[in-house]
Amino acid sequence: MSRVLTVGAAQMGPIHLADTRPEVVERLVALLSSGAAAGCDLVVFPELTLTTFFPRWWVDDLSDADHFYETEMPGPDTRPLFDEARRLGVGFHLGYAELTSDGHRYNTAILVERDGSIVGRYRKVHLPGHSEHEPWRAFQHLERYYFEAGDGFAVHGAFGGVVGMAICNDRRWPETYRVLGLQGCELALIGYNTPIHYAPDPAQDRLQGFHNHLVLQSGAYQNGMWVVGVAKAGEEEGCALLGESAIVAPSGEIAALCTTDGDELAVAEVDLDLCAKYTGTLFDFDRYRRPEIYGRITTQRGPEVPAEVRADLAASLESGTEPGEDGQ
Ligand code: CDT
Repeated sequence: MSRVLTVGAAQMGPIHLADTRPEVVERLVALLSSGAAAGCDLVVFPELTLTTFFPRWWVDDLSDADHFYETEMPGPDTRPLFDEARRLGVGFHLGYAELTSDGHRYNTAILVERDGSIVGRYRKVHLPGHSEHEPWRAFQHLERYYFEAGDGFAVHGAFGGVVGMAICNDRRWPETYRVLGLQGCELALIGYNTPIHYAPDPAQDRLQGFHNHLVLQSGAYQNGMWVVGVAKAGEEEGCALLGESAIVAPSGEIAALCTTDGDELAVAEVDLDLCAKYTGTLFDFDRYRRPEIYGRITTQRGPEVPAEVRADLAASLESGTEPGEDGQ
């Protein structure tokens, strides 16, 4: 079986409150068809693809937001996408808000094979933003109110390779890629909704594009995997969302890039065998990693400056000398 896939990063333009599910699914089907015409095996859609990015608004009662969530997948509105995938023989990755039958809410993504079957489901692990209403912000980022966190990163044998998923903020954390990489992941699929404006530190606004590619490219290179980062982009209900969806090679190079803020497909030939060029040499984990040195990564959450360093520092600040100097 060929290990060269054709993959489409199916960036979406904004989805507004007034847009219905059938209208959105029609746009997805159009992108899927473009993918089929371009020879794609797999088309990757963004995070929370089916709705506007609703965590930007507060509701007093969570159940007032139920209409943003899917209670079944496929459901009546999304079935046309599955049917078209099977008809065209093109698989897809789709992010959406999930409400389970026992009342749990997740920011979820699924991987669907070319026969329309769901081969994997992932629930977002790193939930950014806040859980209380913070009216001082220009808009809210209430993912910690609307969703529970998922419990892990898994990989799936699909499309002739080892495929993993992550969602948006996950891409900023090196642990995401490494936990996938340690399971042999060759292709990581990551949808995102990234507001350009970052209320806690607006100085970062101008860097959103740089930081996006920085993390996608370093994650790919340091773990010898392909990474597909796909945005919901553009001016959505008055909130500017970053575009710049990209398919990144295990070399860290960008193989395909979206250049608009709308519905757009960027396509690349993804040779899964390229991964071994990196995971078999410079990033031969089994040969070079030192897990016995990395204990803090799993035993600690925040930084802990060692007590002796803190004491040293306090003493030096008091005496006006540099830490480590003997005071003479
Ligand atoms: N959707 C998502 O995870 N967005 C975040 C915004 C962080 S600011 C609260 C991101 O990391 O892009």
